Order: sequence, then structure tokens, then C-alpha cells
Amino acid sequence: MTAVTIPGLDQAPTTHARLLTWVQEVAELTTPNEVVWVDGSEEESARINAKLVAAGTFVPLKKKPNSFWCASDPSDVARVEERTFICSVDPADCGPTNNWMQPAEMKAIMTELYRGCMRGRTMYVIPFCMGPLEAESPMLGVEITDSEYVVASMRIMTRMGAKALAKFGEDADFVPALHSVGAPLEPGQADVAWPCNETKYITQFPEERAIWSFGSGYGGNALLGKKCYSLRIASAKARDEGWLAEHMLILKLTSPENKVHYIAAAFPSACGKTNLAMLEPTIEGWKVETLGDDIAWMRFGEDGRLYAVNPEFGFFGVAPGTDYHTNPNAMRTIERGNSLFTNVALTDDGDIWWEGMGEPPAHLTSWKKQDWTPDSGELSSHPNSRYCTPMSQCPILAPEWDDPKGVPISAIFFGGRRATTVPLVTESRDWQHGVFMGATLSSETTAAAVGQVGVVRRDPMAMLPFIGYHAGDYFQHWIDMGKNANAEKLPKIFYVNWFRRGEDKRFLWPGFGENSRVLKWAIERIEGKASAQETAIGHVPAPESLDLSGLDAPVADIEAALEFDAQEWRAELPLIEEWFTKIGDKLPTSLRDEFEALKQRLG
Ligand code: GTP
Ligand code: SPV
Ligand code: MN
Repeated sequence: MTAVTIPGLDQAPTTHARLLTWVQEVAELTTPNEVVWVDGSEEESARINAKLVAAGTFVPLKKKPNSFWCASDPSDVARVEERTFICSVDPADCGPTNNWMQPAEMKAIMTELYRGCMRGRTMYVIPFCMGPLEAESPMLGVEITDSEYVVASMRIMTRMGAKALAKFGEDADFVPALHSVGAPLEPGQADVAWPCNETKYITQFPEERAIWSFGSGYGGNALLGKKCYSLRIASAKARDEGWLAEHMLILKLTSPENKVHYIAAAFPSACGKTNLAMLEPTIEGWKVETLGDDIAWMRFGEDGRLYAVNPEFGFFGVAPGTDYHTNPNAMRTIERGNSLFTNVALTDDGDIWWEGMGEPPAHLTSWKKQDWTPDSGELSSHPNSRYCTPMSQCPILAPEWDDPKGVPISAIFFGGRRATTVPLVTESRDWQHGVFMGATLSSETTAAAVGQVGVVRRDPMAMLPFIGYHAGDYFQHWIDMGKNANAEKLPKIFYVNWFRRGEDKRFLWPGFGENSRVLKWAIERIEGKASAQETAIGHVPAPESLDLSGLDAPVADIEAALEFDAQEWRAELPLIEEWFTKIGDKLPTSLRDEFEALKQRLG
């Protein structure tokens, strides 16, 4: 056997045999110039950022400390759902919402793509931990990548480097996550600012708990601790072990009487999780603190309550629409620096700008790296442009954010972006009905994924692109979680919609900070203090039970936002029928029963 010598390969700061073997195999397959074991230190971060600046990938911001502007290749701006695969051993463990391929077939294809794909580049080995390092069994992973942008982003988004590697010992379990931008460099070939490949694969092997990603540098496609690990792989693991991995924010709500409730909420991509998680209540005496803005892992505690932990360490938030009026706490978080901005506009004085920040400056450099003026007739920032910023900088971070025990959830919100039909808030009748609400959740597509925007589709529990196994089994798992629990201690489930519109397309509900009124109603329902009206779709606020004091909005709009319209809901039934037909034989009978009961109630 000829020993391949790649500089750095033998510098491993670990004796973990499985990790060493895997790194060696990947290095031999992808043939990088050198291997770097990422330690997560300040010096290393400075080195990586300097390399990205020299390559033209990063532009340092003059107005924000240790922060960088970055523009992707215009073709690599969002998740690629069509190119995302769940390669379960048995095809029945997958679908109908996933793309499937036999693991061996996928590995054969991707192995050929990976062969020599890191030529001329550095291969980085990033040990990371999703969730608190002090967890009883820390959720470990290792991402191998040839992208410095990924290293810089993973440093913000995960607990990584030496502190994560310290948890590996000799033989701890970990998720291997292989990533390449798929852009080898020939000797003498100049690099581009954003290397990527037209061919893309985002592949999960759920049984093996492994991830292979190729061709993209964008967030969810490339930062493999995020959607690939913490949702697709984790959801499969959660099904096997009796917990939940969900696309949910986690917030702490404190009432004027100092009662604390924790709320988790699932909204599809670009539908308001980050904004709700950091909300500044407009109602007197209520306080919101943030625990997470995108992902929640939830399991039952010894006291029978459902506890949630955020596996992430940073926020990867939608930039457009974010400003001091809509989300002041996100603005304060990024003001503190140490942040990356991808596909937003760059101001002439070295700051960032995006649509929604008020009056645009007279001149900008757009996300396409072109001169931009208010007359350009196109957006300065991509609609899915993002800020990547450390959670620790959030001024309203809840003190218990890093507690491995998690926080006990009082309420789960499901919500989507619907111009019609779905009222501002509806309370489910019970757990099973709440699961039905989640399973039939619908939303207009957004720029977070490649494809048409504004098309209504079913997005069950906001997990459509993220369920790592068969959606019917996933629904059954949700039902079973409720059955195995003490009903008294289960979170109450609500369905919300901040995005209902009037005839002239304006939003009927002012949203953002005003959403605190809905949080308050939900908590008062749980505490038995607020009244509700029963409708065919669930309980809606009784007149006067929703606190509208001081709300500056036309009464007619609020009424229209709150309205349950039986006619609109009857029109919804065939769409639910079609969705359930698509799920097929694995649809839990209890959800079929819920559907029949809804039909009955609607008459
Ligand atoms: P992902 O990070 O993609 O999972 O998205 P997210 O669910 O965290 O979405 P985010 O909070 O970033 O919001 C996406 C867009 O919706 C932004 O442009 C927000 O300004 C807008 N938005 C958020 N909350 C509200 C609201 O209450 N009302 C209205 N009208 N828009 C909102
Ligand atoms: C989403 O699309 O839901 C996101 C951004 O939160 S990404 O990390 O790209 O998935
Ligand atoms: Mn998300």
C-alpha cells in the first residue's frame, strides 16, 4: 500500500480511530493540497477571514467590527429541494415528500463527483457539536469541507473546534458530514470569489447517520450541522428514540405577573420564526427572551413535560425586512459585529443595506456586485440574503439558552403564510387535532428555496423539505408522542397566520411586535383566563378576549384577519384530500378521522 502524504493529514489532534480513518479516506478520494484540523481559535478565524478577503470572497465592513460582506454566485442563493435526497435503505422509509435513491447508487455517483474534487484547495476538518457541549450525550458531528466560507460560518452557527473535539474521546459516536463546493483548481488556475458546481447533491443517509453534500456553498446546502444534521438526520434518530427534531423557534415569555412560559413555533422558511423569537412586545408588562430561531429538539423530561433545546449557536436570518422597527433585537445582535452578510447590498462607506431598512442610499453595490441606485429597477439584495451572527450577541438571549436540560414547552404554534382562509389564531381542540393542523399546514413558497415564489403548498409542521423519513410515519410519530404522554402536561397547539391580506393585497394584521397579543391570548387560554369561540376549525378568540389596547390598525382589518370563513374552508377540503391521498397508506387513521370530523363540522 502506498501511503498518500498530504500535508496536515498527520497533524490530527485526536486519536479517535473512526474519525482518523474517515478523514484519511476522504483526503485520498478528494486529493486536497493540504488538510487543516479546525480548532476554532481566534487566530485561526482571523487567518480564514484574511484568506477569504484575499480571495475576493469577503469584503471587510468598515462600519461593523469583524464583519464581512459576501456575494454568492448568482446561481447559488438558496436551498435546492429538487437536489435533496433521503437515501434510506428501504424506499418505504422515505417519500412521498422526499427524493429517494438507493444508497449504493447515490454513493457511486457522488464518489465519482468527489474524486479529485478538492484539487488545489485546502480540506478543513471541523469537529462540531449540535446543542450544549455539556449534554449527557453531546450530539457530535464532523464536517469536512473545502470551503473557507463554510468554516467561517460553522464557527458562528455551531459549537466547534477544539471544545467540540474534546467530547470525542477515543470512540464517541459522530455524524460524518462531507461537503465540497465541487470546484477543483488546476495548477495556476485562478479561483473565483464563490466557487460552486452546476451539479448539486444534498444527500442524507438516515440509517448510517451520514451526510454527503456537493456543489453548493449556500447555507442549508453547505452548513451541514443545520438542516442536514439537526433536522433530516436528527428527525430519523428522533423517531427511533422517541423525541422530536423540529423546524421551530424557542422563546421565553414572561407575563406582568412574572409567570414564565416557553413557546415553540414552526413556520416554514422565511415565514417569521426569527422575528417572533426576538419579538419586542407592544403590550404593557410582557417580556420575550430568545432561545432559538430555527430548530428545536424536544423530548419528555422526568416530570412528563416536553423540553426543548436549540441545537444551534448562531442565527442565519433572512436580511430583507429586518430593521429597527420590525426586529430591533436582530439589528442589535448584528451591530455587535462578528457577523457575515451574504447577498445583501454594500454601502459606499462600508456598511450593509437591504430592502426594508427605510430610505435607500443614493448608491450601493448590489448583491450582484453591480452599481445600484434607487432607479435601478431591481432589488439591491437577494430576497433570501442572510446575516449570520452569534446567538451570544443577542441582547434578549434567555439566560437558560445553553442549559442541556432545555426548557419546558407550554405551547406549540404552527403557522404559515396564507393570503386567505387561515385566521390570525386558532386553538386546537386537543393534541390529535393539533397534529392534524400541523400535518395540513399550508404556506406560500418563499425565496428560501430555489423555485417559484408565492405558490401555496402543504408544508407539514413546516418540515416539508426536512423530514428525514416517510411523512406518514412522521405524522404517526407525532400522534404517538401525544399518546404516550400525560395529556395534562402536553403543550397546547395553536395555528397562526400573520400574513392574511385584504383586497388590495395589504397585510390585515400589523405583525411583528403586535404578535405579542396573540402570544398573550394563547397563554391566557392555557391558564384558563381568556375566552374563546368554538368554530369548525377550532377555538378562536371571543370578542374582546384578544388584547387590542393601543393597537393602531383599522378595526375592519383586525376583524377580517381574525375571521373564520366556512366558505373558504370548504374550498380548502379538496386540497387536504389531495394531500392526504399523496401521503398514502401510511397516513395515520387518526388524521383521516380528524379530516372526516372537520368535513362534518363544515357541513
Ligand atoms: P428561515 O430562517 O428561512 O427558516 O425563516 P424564518 O421563519 O426565521 O423567517 P423570518 O423571521 O426571517 O421572516 C422572513 C420574512 O418574513 C422577513 O422578511 C420578515 O420581515 C417577514 N415577517 C416576519 N414576521 C412577520 C410578521 O409578523 N408580519 C409580516 N407581514 N411579515 C413578517
Ligand atoms: C431555511 O431555509 O429554512 C433556513 C435557511 O433557515 S437554510 O439554512 O438555508 O436552510
Ligand atoms: Mn429555517
